[in-house]
Amino acid sequence: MARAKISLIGGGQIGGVLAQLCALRELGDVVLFDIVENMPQGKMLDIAEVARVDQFDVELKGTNSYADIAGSDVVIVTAGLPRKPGMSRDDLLGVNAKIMKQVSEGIKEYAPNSFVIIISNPLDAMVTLCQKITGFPPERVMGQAGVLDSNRFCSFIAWELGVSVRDINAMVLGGHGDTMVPIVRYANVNGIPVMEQLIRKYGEAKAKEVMTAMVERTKMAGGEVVKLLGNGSAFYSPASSAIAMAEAILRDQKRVLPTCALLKGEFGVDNYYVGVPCILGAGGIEGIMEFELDAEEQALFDNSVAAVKGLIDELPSILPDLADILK
Ligand code: TXD
Repeated sequence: MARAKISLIGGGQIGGVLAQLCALRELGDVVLFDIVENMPQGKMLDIAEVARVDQFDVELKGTNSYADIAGSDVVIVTAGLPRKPGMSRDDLLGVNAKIMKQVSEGIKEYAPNSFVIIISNPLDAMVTLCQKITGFPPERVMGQAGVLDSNRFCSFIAWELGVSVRDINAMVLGGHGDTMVPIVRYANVNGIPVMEQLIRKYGEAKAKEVMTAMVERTKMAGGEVVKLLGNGSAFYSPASSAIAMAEAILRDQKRVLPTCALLKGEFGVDNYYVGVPCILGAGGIEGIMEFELDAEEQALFDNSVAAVKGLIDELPSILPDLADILK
């Protein structure tokens, strides 16, 4: 059977880690595209030259030509600028929207049958733009944010309780911005409610404080890393998170992963991309796992969707030539 083909658009910090993870997991042959000359070729040569040590048999190619992404099964996009300390993700809209336009046109022309996973920020707006420009069915165009945001929330809970993060389940919904919504009510340790554990440990009042601090840290976790790095944003964690999504699709795993997906009435949202639990398999987004939010959660979710809408409304003025399809 032919190997799968994965193309990575953007060969920067995240792109390089994505390429290495694809190779280590033998997900398929990998093409790394960037507009910077020679750099993607250099990165792929570097990774390929350790194949014997790491024991993988896949082809790795760096390129500056979109023609090389032809026949891709999955395309993962990281092209665009990352944040600098003090910037919000939304500050990247103007410059990254223009990059996303070029990238989407390249994907539409050369990889028309691919599944597309966007990582570039501001995430929800970039996914929307890519779907509109490619015209691909929404189940084939999605964004990675929730896997990482949820993993961050799980990590903070695990560190607080002193248990393995593997036994924590907790999710973050909504847009990938400061308004994202960590869902406290369903956070659990192998089915045991996290809140109950915190109350046993600290009593009611302090437990609430501890949980609020974890929720706030989750919402600001990207910025925490940006500040520490001083130059650029998180790259190991978004790469691993997107690989989990690509693997779910390529290996038809039917995993339930928080994914930026186009909602058609689910969670009370019509025609906007935001993060919700999705079933990912060979058909891409094979289903959205809707569940009842309580009034407070719904209000926070609606607030997050409103923030995404605000960004989408700005797109026509950034890309006036696309005003028709962006309506
Ligand atoms: O969870 C998430 N979704 C994210 C997203 C978590 C962290 C960072 N996230 C965002 O990913 C971040 O805000 C950026 O928008 C992207 C990429 O982050 P990365 O850290 O990889 O940025 P780099 O190292 O600057 O790499 C971007 C590359 C760089 O090599 C540029 O030359 C290239 O993008 N680039 C382009 N590639 C193709 N086509 C065009 N037009 C282009 N312009 C720049």
